[in-house]
Amino acid sequence: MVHLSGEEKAAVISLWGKVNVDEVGGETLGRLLVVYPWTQRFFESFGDLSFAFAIMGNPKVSAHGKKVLNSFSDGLKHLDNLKGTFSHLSELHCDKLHVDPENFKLLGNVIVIVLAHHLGKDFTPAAQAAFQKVVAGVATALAHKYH
Ligand code: HEG
Repeated sequence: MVHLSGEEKAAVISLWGKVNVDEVGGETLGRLLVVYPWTQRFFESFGDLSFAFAIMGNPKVSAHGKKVLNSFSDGLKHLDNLKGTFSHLSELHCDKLHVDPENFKLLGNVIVIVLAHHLGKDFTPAAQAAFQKVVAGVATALAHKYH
């Protein structure tokens, strides 16, 4: 559960509507893999991740990033129930994918950075603070079913 004011919710929804989720998805996952290279261990089947240019141009990275950020996007429709919304995915990442939940926080940080690049001056400090809460809430929700 994230506590956002009505104004913060409106800012999050309106700014999210200005970005191309498919495009931002590939960019976000790519940047995660470049900036935090140890996250590459989950994507060994994705082919060439040997240097930044290869990662950013890797079609499997783009496709998976698109999937991840579209799922994140669905979460934005359920800001009052993130734990319920992501409970199945939390189980999957824990039991089947064995993804350390610390990575959800790293990805959240990268989402904020990519939004700053895409939105420029529209990404006001208040909007950024609202998004920080959202990405933290999503990371907590995705970690909720870990045991
Ligand atoms: Mg995860 C699969 C969502 C962060 C590693 N992730 C998936 C899938 C979704 C998803 C929807 C497909 C599930 C399915 O096939 O049924 N992931 C998702 C969200 C977030 C996230 C919403 C955070 C906002 N994932 C994340 C992070 C890592 C990761 C940080 C690792 C650093 N995800 C991961 C892997 C798979 C998925 C390894 C399986 C990829 C595959 O298909 O081989």
